[in-house]
Amino acid sequence: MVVTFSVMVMMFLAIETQRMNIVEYAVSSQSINRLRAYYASKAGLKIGLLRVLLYKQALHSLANIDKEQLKANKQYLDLIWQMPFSWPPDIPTDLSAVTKGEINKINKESFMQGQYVVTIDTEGSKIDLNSINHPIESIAKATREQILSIFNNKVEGDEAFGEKYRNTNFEELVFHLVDWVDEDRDSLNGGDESSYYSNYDSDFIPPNEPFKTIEELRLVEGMNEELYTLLKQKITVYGVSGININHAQADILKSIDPQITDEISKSIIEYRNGSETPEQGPFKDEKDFLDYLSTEFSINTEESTFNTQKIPLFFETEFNFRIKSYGMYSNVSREIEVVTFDFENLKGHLAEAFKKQDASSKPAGSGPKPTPTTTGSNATTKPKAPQKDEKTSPAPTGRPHIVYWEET
Ligand SMILES: [Ca+2]
Repeated sequence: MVVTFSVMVMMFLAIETQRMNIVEYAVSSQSINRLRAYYASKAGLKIGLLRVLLYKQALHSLANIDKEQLKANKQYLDLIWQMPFSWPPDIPTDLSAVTKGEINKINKESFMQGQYVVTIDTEGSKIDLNSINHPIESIAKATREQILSIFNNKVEGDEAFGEKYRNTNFEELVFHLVDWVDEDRDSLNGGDESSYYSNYDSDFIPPNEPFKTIEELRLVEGMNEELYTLLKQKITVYGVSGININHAQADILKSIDPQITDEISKSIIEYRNGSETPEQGPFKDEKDFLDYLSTEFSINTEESTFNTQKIPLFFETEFNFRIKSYGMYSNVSREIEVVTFDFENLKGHLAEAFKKQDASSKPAGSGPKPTPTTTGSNATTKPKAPQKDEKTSPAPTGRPHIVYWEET
């Protein structure tokens, strides 16, 4: 009896210890898996950053050689960042056995146990939220109109959404966004700005500073989850104060001018991404874009009717990127998302936009007043100066500036 009892006790102890071991093993292997997934996504991110850097270097060296060639080859250069990349690489079935073997060998030698997928997007193709209070008035106005048109297009295009929000005054919401950013404390909707935030601490007023993150939008008066979800895909706080025609989404293209319909915006995207005919491909400049609109769709592109909000249209290369890297190991996945920002490039763009505003705000009569010698010397030195700058500007090196980093 005693022997049987002791054996039973020992059996019980053995089973309990084993169970505890299994639980602990599962917990620790799960955290190892998480770590592996994290480092896989970090590896992907580093590849993404490297691609952004390579892209900038390629642009820089081509721009110094030949501007025309740069434009002609832009779509190939864009592939440096555009192509989604994953590890281990997807092997196409029609590859030769030798190439397949070679890829498998590299894969084995990489010591990489996890997998990752990296995608890179441009931020310039989105609406720059903080431009709603831009010092250049036309940009501020255009941005407000753009955000308003996102809501209005949704009301018209989506029946369920339209039903719910038909009577909502979205202009009021846009004014609340402006109040959030502008310096004064008087609301554009009337009254004191803080009176709309009475649910918060008694002395809460909107920060009166630019939005630092997209998430901040949720706090704005009148905003709800549905509207926030609608907006957040289309706006950015890391923008370029304008629209890049060669990368912008359909809704954003539509917000440039009411003459651009759903179909036209689709055709624009097909045309700029296409390569069936030699003319297709990215638009070279504003003239190229306007010519396309007027010949294909007989849109009136005169300055007085088209893009009356005077939204700056960009056709150049992209310089701000959002890199998303998903790392996977076993059943665990981790994600890192970063935004890179090119301050140097943006500075140049803003300087140009301010110059344009100055030029348009000057009365026409004040132009010819300076003596011909000074204007003459200006005219000869001005075009030279930027060229010199570009020639001497050093090639971009090092990790791109990261202004946003999120791990999930
Ligand atoms: Ca304010």
